[in-house]
Amino acid sequence: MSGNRRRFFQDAAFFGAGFLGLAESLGGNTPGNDPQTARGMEQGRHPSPYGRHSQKQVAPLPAGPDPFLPMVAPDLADLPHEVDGSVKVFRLVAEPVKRKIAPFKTIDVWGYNGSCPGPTIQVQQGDRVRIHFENNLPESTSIHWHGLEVPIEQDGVPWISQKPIAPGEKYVYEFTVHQEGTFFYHSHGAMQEMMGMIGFFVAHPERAYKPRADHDFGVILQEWAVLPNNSVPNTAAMEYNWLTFNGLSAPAITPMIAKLGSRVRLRIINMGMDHHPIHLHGNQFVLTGTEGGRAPESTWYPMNTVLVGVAQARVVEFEAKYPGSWMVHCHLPHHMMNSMMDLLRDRAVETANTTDAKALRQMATLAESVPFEHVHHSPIAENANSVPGFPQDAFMEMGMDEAVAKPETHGLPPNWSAGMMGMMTLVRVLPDKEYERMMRRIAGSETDEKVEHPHKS
Ligand SMILES: [Cu+2]
Repeated sequence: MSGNRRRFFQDAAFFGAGFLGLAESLGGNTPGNDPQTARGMEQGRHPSPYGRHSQKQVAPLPAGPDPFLPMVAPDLADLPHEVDGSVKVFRLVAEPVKRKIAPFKTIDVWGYNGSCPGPTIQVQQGDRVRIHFENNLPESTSIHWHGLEVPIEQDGVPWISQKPIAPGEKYVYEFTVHQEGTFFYHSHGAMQEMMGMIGFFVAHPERAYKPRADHDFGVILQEWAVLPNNSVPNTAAMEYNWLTFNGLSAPAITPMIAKLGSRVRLRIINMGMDHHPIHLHGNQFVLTGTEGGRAPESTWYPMNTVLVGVAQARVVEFEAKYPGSWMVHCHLPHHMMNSMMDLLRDRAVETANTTDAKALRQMATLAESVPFEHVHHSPIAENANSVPGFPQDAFMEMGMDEAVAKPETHGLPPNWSAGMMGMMTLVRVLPDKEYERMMRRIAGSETDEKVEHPHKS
């Protein structure tokens, strides 16, 4: 640095300090100038070039962080933590996982703590976090904290910021989360990513977002290339036959339950090879955040389909004004399907087999080895076979309501599961009483019998 430039910076520092002194003598002891507070000390070290003006902007130190509403990622658990002094301590183990993505399909993937995707980490802006990591994979790995501003030695990139963590080895990550928003943790190996090594890392804001949400849901988008009769995804594939939300394909995905009149937040993150346009039926939402954190309200505009690109997070919010079971799904046609080839397994595929009897017989044969309960189809025209293009969806209807039944699916119309495949789930908006009853059902304190015959119990 030249002498002149150094002198310029020294002068600037001097003038900055002068402005601070002036502000103090004019404005008295503003909270920001109190040398006893962290904020005051911080400002003493870095005098603002805007002098007095910025001093007026300084708010009193907040008493403490606002309580936050935890995010719920259906079909995924939260990662519990212990507290060591002022540090939140998590334990993550990378390991092979078997994930039943559909009632008739279990795949061999990699994940964390027995889960793929990994369990959800939830912290609050300002938290110091320590992650004790253990590698139980047969090859080296590391964890990258996607979107988080951490020191370089915590960035989790093999050879660049750390040595790869060898099989059987442990490693400790530790950093302070100064951001708020929807982040993720994942392996920094491309093929390990495609084996499923990702999880949510949610940093709730120190001061609650406005308006507050009543429900906060999270969905991880993933795609898998698994050949029929196979269980291991082809991580070098460019095309995918299984598409999942939080590691499950519809209709196995657990619906989200919201109370009528509530404000619903939905966070979506994408770790795959494709971008997914996620569409919500019957409602408009606004995009309130990205992988970079909360977006200013002035940028919000109504929409109902949000494109979630690879490595992106998108956060949308809507007022649940209308009762009903509203679909949330990727709108890429191929992503609204499950792999029919998996159903066929090693059976021969008959083509253009379009008479009712023959088609139903073929579907029944397929259904014998999978838990389909309803094998029928919606009506077809008498002259269907003479129409170019027939059939398309005519013989796709195979329901498995019972195989995927859980409290959250209670009350859906019969054969509801026949219309749900791939990246597809429901936001069920329930009026007060139905909502309370559903919450009791989920908690296990209300059974079918009690609901249907309350006077007999
Ligand atoms: Cu998609």
